[in-house]
Amino acid sequence: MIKSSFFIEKLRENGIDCFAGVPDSLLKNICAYITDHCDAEHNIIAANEGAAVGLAAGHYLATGQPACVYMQNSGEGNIINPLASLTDPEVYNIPVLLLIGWRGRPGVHDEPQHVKQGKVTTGLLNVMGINYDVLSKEEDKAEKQIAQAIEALKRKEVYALVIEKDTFDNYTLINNQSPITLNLSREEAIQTVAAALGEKDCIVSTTGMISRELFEYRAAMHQGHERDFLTVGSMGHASQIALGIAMVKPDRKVWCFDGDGAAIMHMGSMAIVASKAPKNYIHVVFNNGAHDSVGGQPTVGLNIDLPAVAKAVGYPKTYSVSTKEELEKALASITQNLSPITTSPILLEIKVKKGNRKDLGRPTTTPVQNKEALMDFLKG
Ligand SMILES: Cc1ncc(C[n+]2csc(CCOP(=O)(O)OP(=O)(O)O)c2C)c(N)n1
Repeated sequence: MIKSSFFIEKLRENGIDCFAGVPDSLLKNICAYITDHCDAEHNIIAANEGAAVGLAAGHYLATGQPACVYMQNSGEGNIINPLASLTDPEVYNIPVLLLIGWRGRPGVHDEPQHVKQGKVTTGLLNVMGINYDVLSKEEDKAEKQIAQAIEALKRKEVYALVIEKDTFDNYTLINNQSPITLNLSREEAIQTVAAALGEKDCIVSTTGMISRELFEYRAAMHQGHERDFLTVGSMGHASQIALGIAMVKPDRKVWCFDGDGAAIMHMGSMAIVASKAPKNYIHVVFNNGAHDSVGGQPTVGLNIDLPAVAKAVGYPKTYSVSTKEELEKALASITQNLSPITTSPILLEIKVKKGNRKDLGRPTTTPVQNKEALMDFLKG
């Protein structure tokens, strides 16, 4: 395995000292190292991967030095547009070093949402005309590959280093403190909200542990999973899936269980929820100020006023709670408000602490089974 310090120092020696990206479980060690060893001007945890390419372009325009954009291969979709219309040689010709975690690599077992993306990871780079290498796990070989990447950047190319599982040595995040002390766990908050739902209500839950904790709650309660759409991939889009359902099923209450990282990733979608003014929509954001599911790297979630954002884009009612008592009170008020429905969409921010149960499982049903069960449920 390669030491994160070795990799980052090699980049720094070659003038690459600015990083931007969205963290990834497979890049957990290197992302944690960057978080601990780069100041806020030199590591920008971006809203989404496309935004990180924008930041890298801005850095290059101002310094003449390429930046490094790190991401999970799920983020390739988000970077295609800036790669095609910003950094491409036929447009502005801006060099960027991409560090791409290769989930779902063919031949390596992974979760269903990573299988297709894993198959097309290098093909997408080929189609975009981006040269790449799969980084070796041996430092002497990796050093040569980094040198090759640097040469490509000097030719003003975008160049990718694709990272397999277990490439970087173990590194644990030191700067792991939340800006505020919180006691409620995300799992308990999820259970509390799920328990307050009506029989016909449905939930669209976001990518990562939120969906896994919801799945386990249903199993523990001996309930089926048909009321929940688990958005295992497509990070940041749960609120729009929920909106799509809410708009054609006005007699159902639709709850979006979002994360702060996911809500921020495509924050503009909140304005669309508000503009459609569904009378049956509750947007719950479990805000731990972190990308907890992939290693706990910080988001700006706890530094911004999320209810004020929601209010500003047109949510008529918002709540912000951080204890179980406050949550139960808010839920009582919301469920009362919703029967009959008066003020909606509603934003419920629940500030929760980071961390998860170590034995947390994964959904045991397939995404297609999940979809079919939900569609049947929505017909009823
Ligand atoms: C487009 C995209 N980028 C990155 C990821 C990797 N990823 C999965 S979950 C997650 C963190 C989600 O954070 P948040 O929404 O705040 O929820 P939390 O894990 O903190 O509960 C990330 C970055 C992804 N699945 N898709």
